[in-house]
Amino acid sequence: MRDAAPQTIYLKDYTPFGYVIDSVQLTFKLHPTETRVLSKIAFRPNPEATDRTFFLHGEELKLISATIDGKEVSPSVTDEGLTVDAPDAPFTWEAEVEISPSTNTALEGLYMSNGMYCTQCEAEGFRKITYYPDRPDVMATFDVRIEGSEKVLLSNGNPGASGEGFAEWSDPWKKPAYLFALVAGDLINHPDSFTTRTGTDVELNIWVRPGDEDKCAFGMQALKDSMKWDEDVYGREYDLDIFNIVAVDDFNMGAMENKGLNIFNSSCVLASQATSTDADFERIEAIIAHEYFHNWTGNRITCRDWFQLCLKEGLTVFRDAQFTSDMRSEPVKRIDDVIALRARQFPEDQGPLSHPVRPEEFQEINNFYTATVYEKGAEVIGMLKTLVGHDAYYKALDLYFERHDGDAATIEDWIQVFEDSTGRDLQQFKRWYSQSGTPKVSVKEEWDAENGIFTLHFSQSTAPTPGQDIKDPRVIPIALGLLAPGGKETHPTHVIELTHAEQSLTFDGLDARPVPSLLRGFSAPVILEQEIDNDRRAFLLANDTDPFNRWEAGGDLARDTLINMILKDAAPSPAYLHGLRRVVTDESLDPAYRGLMIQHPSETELAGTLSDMGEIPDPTKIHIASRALLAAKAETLSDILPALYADNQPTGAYKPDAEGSGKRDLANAAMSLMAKLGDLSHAKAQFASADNMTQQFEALAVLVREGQGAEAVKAFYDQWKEDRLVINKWFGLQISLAEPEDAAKVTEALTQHPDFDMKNPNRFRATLGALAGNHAGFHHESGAGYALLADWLIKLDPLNPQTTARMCTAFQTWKRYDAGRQALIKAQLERILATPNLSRDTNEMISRILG
Ligand code: 0A1
Ligand code: ZN
Repeated sequence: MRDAAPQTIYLKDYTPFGYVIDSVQLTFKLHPTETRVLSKIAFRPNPEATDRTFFLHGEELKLISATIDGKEVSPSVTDEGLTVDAPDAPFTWEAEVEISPSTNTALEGLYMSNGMYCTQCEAEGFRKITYYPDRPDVMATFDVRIEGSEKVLLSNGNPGASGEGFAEWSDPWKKPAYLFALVAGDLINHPDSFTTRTGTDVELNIWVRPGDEDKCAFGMQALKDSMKWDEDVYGREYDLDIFNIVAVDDFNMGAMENKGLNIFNSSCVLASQATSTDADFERIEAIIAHEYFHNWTGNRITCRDWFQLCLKEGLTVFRDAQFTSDMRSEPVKRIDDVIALRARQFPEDQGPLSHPVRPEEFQEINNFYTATVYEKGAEVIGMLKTLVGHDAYYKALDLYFERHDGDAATIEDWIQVFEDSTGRDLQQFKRWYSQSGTPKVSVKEEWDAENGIFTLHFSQSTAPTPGQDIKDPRVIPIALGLLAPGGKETHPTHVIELTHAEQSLTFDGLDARPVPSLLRGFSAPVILEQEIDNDRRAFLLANDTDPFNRWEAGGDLARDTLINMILKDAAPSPAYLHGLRRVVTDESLDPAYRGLMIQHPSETELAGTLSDMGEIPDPTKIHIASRALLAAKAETLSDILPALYADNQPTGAYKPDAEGSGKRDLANAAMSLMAKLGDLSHAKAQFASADNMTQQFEALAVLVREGQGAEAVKAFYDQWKEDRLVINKWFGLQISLAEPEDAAKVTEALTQHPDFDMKNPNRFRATLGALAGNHAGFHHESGAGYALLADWLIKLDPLNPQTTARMCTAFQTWKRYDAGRQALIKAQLERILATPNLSRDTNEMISRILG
C-alpha cells in the first residue's frame, strides 16, 4: 500500500542523477507469485552531476541479494527505494528481487492478464520490477533474458538466442526504463513485413490470444501505412529488425510505445467488421499510428523529466492527427478533434484541475496524462506550424531530430530549435506552455461606410486558474477571411498574430460591409466571442469557404436554439432548421461532413456553454430540450429521411474508410430521426440484418433510445456474450441511454451482472464511466449517480489507483451546478477523501477537485 502523505515534486528542483548507466542486463525467471528478476548494471559517475547519492527507486520488491563489484552490500531500504554507499568510480551493481505479477491488480510494473505476463512501465512502473534509477533522463541499452514455459517470450529490441524455455533480446538503442517491456504468453501472431525506404526488411507481428487472429489485419495495415507516412512526411525510418505489437485485455490506458514492443489495450488494436464500429476502426488506426510515431518523438528523443511530457505527447498527437487527416478527410478530422477538445480539455482548463501544458508541480505523474498535456499540447504545435509556415516547420523538425537524437530533452530545447532554424523570437509564444486556462478572444467590428474601411478590434484575456492569478497576453494566430454580403469571398484566409491584450486590424477599399469569418480551422484553442446573430450564422453556414467555420456556424445556430429552448422555453429556431435542411440535402458535401452537421451539441457541452454564460445548467431541462430539438429535426426533414436513408446505404463489401463510414453515419442519422417520428421499421430491420457492428449497434441504440430495446438488448447479449469487447459496448449502451431517473439503477444492476469485472479497466469504464457520461442521469437531483460512482471508486482504489484517479474527473465540473447538486457532490468527494489508505493518485485528484 502506498503512502498517502502528499509530497509535491517541482520542475524547478530538477537535478541530474549522480551516475550514468552504460549497460543493463536483466534476467527474468517467470512465476505467477514468485518471479525472480536479476539485474546487472554498469554505472559510472555522471560528470554533469555533483550529488553522488546512490538512490535506486524500488516499490513492492522483495530484495534477495545486492552486490557492488561482486561484494555483498546492505542497502537501507524504504517503501520508495534503496540507498547504499557507492564508489566515485565505475562499478557494477547486481541485485536479485522477487515480485508477484499475478497479484498485481494496479496493472503497473509486471502483471498478468488472462494468464499472460505483460508490463506497463510508463511513467514510474519499472521501479516495481527491479531497483533502478527510474527517471527518463537515465538512458541505457538493455539485454534481457526471459526464462519461462510460455510459447512466446518477448522484450524490446532485436531477438537473440532462444530455445526451450528461454529467449534473449537485445535493444541497441539507449532508452529510459519507462520504455522497457516484456510479454510472455501462449500467443498467436499475425505476421507481415515492411521494407523501409533504404531497403531494410522489418518483421512485423501483432500478437493476440488464440481466437483473436481474425481481428489483426486492419491494425497491421494501419501499422504499415504509419511506417510509410512517417518516412514520406517526416523522413523518419524505423530502426530495428522487428516491430511487435501485443494485445492485452487488462490495461489502464489505450496503448504504450515501448521500444520495438508496443503493448495495446485490446480495444485499441483488435478490429473486425462484425465486432467493431466505424469509430473503432478510425480510433484503432490513429492509436497504432500514435504509438508508432513515438518511435521518433518519444523514444529516439525522450523527455528529460516528466514535466516535459507534452514534448513527446503533444507532438505525437499532432503527428497522428496529420496522419488521420491525410488518410481520411481533413475537415472532418479537424471538426472531430475540436469537438473532443471542447468536451474534454476546455472543462479541465476552466475548472479546478486546470494546469499548464507543461505542469510545474505534481504529486502523482500518472494524474497528468491529461487532455491538456495531450490535446492542448498538440494544439500548441499546430499553432507553431501555422506561425512559422509549412516549410519552416519541417525544416525545424529536421533540426530537432538531428540535434536531439538520443537525448532526453526539454521544452526549452524544442523552442530553441524553432528559434535557431527560423530566426524568430518565440519567448512570448512559450507562454502557451506555462500559462494554464483557455484564453477568451473578443472581437468588435467597426464599419466606416463613407470610406469603405472595416476594422476588427481584438482583445484577449484569460481568467485566473488555480495557482495563477495573473495572465500575460499570448501569441494567438487568428486565421480569417472576409466575405462580401452577396456571399462571395473577397479576402481569402490569412493569418494574423495577436500579441497584445488589445489589437486592431483594418481593411480598406471595401464597397460594402463585409462579413468576417474568424478563427478559421480553429487556428487557436481559444473561446471566440464575437458580435454575431443568427442571420449572420445562417449566412456563414451557407457561404463560408472554410469547412470548419461552416460547421461551426451550424453548431452555433444549434447551440443558440438550444439555449433559448432551455432558458426561455422557446421553440426550435426556423433559421437553424432551414439551414440544416440545406446542408443535409447538399449533395456536393461529403456524407461524413453532412453526418457531422446533423448532430447538435451534446448535453454536457451545453452545460458548459450555459455555465460560461453565467447561467446554472439544469441537466433535466437540457435533456428535455435536446430531445425536443431531435424531434423538431425529424419533423423538418421528414419528407427526405427515407431517401437519405436509402441513398446512403454503402454498396459493395463493407469498408471502414472515410467514404463508407460517412455514408453509414448519415444513413444512421436518418434512421434515428425516422424512429423519432414513430417509424422503427428501419431500425428493427437493420438490427436483424446488419453484417457489421456500426449498423447493428446504431440500430440497437435507436431501439433503446425509443424505449423499444428490451428484446434487442437480450438478443445482442446472446449473440456476443463470448466477445468481451462487444460486451463492453453492451454494458455502456444501456447505461448511456438510460432515462435520467433510471441511470443509477440500471448501472447498479449491471454491476451485479456475472460479466461485470471491476478489475478489468475496460469493463469498469464501460459501466461506471458510462454513468458519468450520461449527463442527465449522472446529475439526477436524487444524487444516486454521484453516490454510486463514489461507492465504486472507493472499492476500486485499493486495487487500481490509476484508473480510479482518472475517473474522479467525472466530478471536476461540480461547481457549475446548483447549490443542491454541489452539496451532494461535495459530500461524496469528502467521503472518498476520508477513506483510509486512499492512494496517492486518488488523494491528489480529489483534493484538487475540492480546491
Ligand atoms: N505513452 C502512452 C500512454 C500511456 C501512459 C501511461 C500509461 O500507464 C500509466 C500507459 C500508457 C501513449 O501516449 O500512448
Ligand atoms: Zn503518446
